[in-house]
Amino acid sequence: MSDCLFCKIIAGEIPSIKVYEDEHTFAFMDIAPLTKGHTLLIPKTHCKDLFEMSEDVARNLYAAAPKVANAIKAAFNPAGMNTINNNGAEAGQTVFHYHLHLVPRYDEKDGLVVNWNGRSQEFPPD
Ligand code: D5M
Repeated sequence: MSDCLFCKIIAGEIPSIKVYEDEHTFAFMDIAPLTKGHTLLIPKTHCKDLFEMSEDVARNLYAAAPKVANAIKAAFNPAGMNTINNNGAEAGQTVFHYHLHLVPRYDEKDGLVVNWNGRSQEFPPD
């Protein structure tokens, strides 16, 4: 899609820090990371959200997800990981090309509570 930010990232028209690429999928570092290593996994075929995603696109995307998750784990050594996907502006989606957030988690004091909409919230100070 010509005016889609993430399609432009896939095409190399907008720079990104690429983490993974195969025939069907692309992964890159989130520009506003919730934690160290926060990565976005996207299908190369444009679809706005989960409601528009075909079974083939879903199959290919989720086939890549464990590879990308394990690459992040090897690089950053997190204790865990949240996967988050927002569908629709009301659900917190701001870029309308499907993306799966892979958010590494370090410990209970990594400063982040991931809410249902995927946005962060600082723990209150001690
Ligand atoms: O998440 C959209 C995510 O996309 C948000 O975490 C920022 C990220 N983003 C936006 N622009 C860029 C670029 N240019 N590079 C990398 N990451 C980017 P949502 O779930 O739609 O709120």
